[in-house]
Amino acid sequence: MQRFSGLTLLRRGLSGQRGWQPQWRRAEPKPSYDAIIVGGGGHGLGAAYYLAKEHGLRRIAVVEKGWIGGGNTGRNTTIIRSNYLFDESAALYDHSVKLWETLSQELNYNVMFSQRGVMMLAHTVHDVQVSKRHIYANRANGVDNEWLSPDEARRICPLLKVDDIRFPVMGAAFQARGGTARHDAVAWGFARAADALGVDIIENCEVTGFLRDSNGAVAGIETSRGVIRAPRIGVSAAGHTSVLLRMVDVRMPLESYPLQALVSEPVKPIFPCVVMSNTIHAYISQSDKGEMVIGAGTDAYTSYTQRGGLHISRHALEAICELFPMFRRLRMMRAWGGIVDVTPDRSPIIAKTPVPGLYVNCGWGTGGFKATPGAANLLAWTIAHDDPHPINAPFTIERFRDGELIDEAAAAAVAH
Ligand code: FAD
Ligand code: PYC
Repeated sequence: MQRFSGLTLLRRGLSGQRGWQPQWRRAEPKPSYDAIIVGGGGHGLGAAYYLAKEHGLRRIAVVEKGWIGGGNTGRNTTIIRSNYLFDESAALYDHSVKLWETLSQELNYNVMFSQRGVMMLAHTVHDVQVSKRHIYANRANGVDNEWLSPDEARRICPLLKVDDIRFPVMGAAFQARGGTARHDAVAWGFARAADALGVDIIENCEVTGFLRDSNGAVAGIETSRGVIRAPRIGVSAAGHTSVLLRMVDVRMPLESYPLQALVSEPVKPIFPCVVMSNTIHAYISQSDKGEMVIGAGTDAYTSYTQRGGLHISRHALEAICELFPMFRRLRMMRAWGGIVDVTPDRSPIIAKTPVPGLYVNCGWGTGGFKATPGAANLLAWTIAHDDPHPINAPFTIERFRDGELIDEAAAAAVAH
């Protein structure tokens, strides 16, 4: 790692970026690669990185229709946790949390992973029962999660109002290893590390079709920058996955919805953890810049617009102001939306597709940021072995045909 004195840093900062090195090359598409990843979000960039790093592939391209991290990776509220209900999910999400714990060192890039704890509030008897069921299941799987009384919740998060409100807080589940990370740093860190291993990152390149060979196997992609050939292609395109898979006549069990978030003006450090409430449809944390980061539930209607209904974000703000009355005085600065790809059981798909050589990582819905390194790592494995890793083996497309669902609607913790 290069180290600079304060004076050098100042001089470089005032130099109009002269002499600065780009973090990754602006690659031009080559006629062919050994593998192509469609989608330059954290998942796609990470998959390319792990393909190069752990599976020895060298001729790899990531093809992104916009700019790196401009999709949900750069639009999410960055909550990371692994407190899902079923054994399959505990293995999947905790694989990711473990990778987060060393990701900054792995990439030599500070992704600002902060294990400040995630608190999920219970407001009804049903919430309490569901939370405790999750806690017991998590502990049986070696995933940390504990029950907090309202007083204990307030001790961790003193601004939280627990009574004398429309939905009093009856307690909370708390995962201390959960937390947040810096979203764009994750994309940039993976991009820089993949580029250093020779991966071509091709931005402003939209995939418009797929090439097939005479046996029906995938043979390449058609893009806004020409045809690129490869025998192995991974699609990691979040809300646009079903659009892409329709190009090879595969109908995905996905619906795409807008999901919105907002940030306030920055304030001093006042909020020590993440607080989520599924029942009243809001969640909140404080960014390292000081902004309060607030998220809502999904819109009620499917859409590909990267914005959502005003009443949805307004509802989230009302909920936040009930739980934290002092935030009524905060000014909101920005609001935005992303398109999330939701499966019927709220669990993802990381799998082979019916088209030989074509693999898919999708269905993360409202909760895939936490899975970024894990999903990337498992997609790379699946592409390299033409077979899933034992951790992602249950997360097939066929489970929706065969009825082997992994129903994580309650653990998804975002209203949808
Ligand atoms: P993306 O970052 O969306 O990357 C997919 C890329 O594919 C995009 O860059 C897109 O441009 C590209 N693409 C699409 N079509 C094409 C094409 N035809 N050709 C080429 N490229 C294409 N998850 C959590 O775990 N915690 C949270 O707190 C959280 N909060 C969220 C809040 C909001 C408001 C939103 C919208 C999402 C949230 N999520 C959260 C979900 C999370 O953001 C996503 O699941 C995750 O970031 C998906 O990462 P990705 O790399 O798969 O997708
Ligand atoms: O999956 O934890 C989550 C989440 C929080 C906000 C949006 N998704």
